[in-house]
Amino acid sequence: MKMRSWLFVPGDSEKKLAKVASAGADVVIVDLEDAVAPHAKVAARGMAQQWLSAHRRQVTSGDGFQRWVRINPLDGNLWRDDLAAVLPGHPDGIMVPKAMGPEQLRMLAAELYEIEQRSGIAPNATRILPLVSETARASLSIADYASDTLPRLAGLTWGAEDLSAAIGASRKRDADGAWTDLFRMVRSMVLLAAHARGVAAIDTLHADFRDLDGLKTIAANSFADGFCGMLAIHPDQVPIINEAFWPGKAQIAEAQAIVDAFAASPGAGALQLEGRMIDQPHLAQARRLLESVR
Ligand code: 1VU
Repeated sequence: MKMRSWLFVPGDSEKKLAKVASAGADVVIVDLEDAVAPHAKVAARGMAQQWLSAHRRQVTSGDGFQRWVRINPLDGNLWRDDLAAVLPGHPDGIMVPKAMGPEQLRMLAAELYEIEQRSGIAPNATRILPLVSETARASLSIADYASDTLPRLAGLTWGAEDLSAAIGASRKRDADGAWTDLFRMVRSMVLLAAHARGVAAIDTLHADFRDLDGLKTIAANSFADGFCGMLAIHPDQVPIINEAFWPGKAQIAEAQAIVDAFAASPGAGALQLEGRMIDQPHLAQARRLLESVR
């Protein structure tokens, strides 16, 4: 199941909801949180509900897009009504903003279980993707996800906007455009915790949605760093992300050559391929890459 591009669409925008299915995203996230003003929350719930009914779950065959909903934060008083409204539409998953750690997600999991039972949905069918970095305390708990056992966890992702507001940081990037040390550290923690837990590592969005050249570089670096997908806010970002988070022909051919080399020398630990040493980590990585494109 591809999880390269995760495109947000504001839950209260009829126009954008009507367009989003044709954007080519692997995952659409109908947002009920920050993209929706307080006075529009109730209307957005109803529109999300309608959108889910009009776009039934469709990814079991590996085609189509997943349908996710970002609910309001679990420490507020809106999220239960959000869930009650959208779960009967069988979303593939729930994105959790301002997540405070795995313990807090258990409260959501229990509520999901109740509603799944009532709505005839298979237990644990609704996955969870937390935004894990939105306060200083939450960022310090990222490592806790590595050893967590919540079965619904689909991946981990992060955001820079809320954290910078929470700590009063007036810059997120250096003069050369790279993340500052703080955000690099948070991003690396997300990457490590996701891989340690064996779930998807999803990189944060590029907010400057007109800068498509910049996005191309950022997304290519993100894939090379070990992320398997990235958040998006505009349809123009989707094809660039989809391309960046998929191995190129040369990468696939190299991985195949590594697998072939070991198959031709059974029992070998290390070999040389065109003058370069390859050993078991290279073989594991090559196998993983080939598996991901199957
Ligand atoms: O060509 P048309 O006029 O028919 O359509 C516009 C526009 O409506 C449409 N469009 C979208 N459709 C679906 N999903 C989207 N996310 C989306 N964005 C735009 O595409 C056509 C061209 O749009 P545009 O270039 O004129 O851009 P706009 O000024 O209309 O919109 C720009 C923003 C940034 C406002 C828009 O892309 C948007 O609402 N994005 C999503 C914002 C969001 O959900 N934010 C919350 C998540 S971010 C986060 O929390 C970080 C962790």
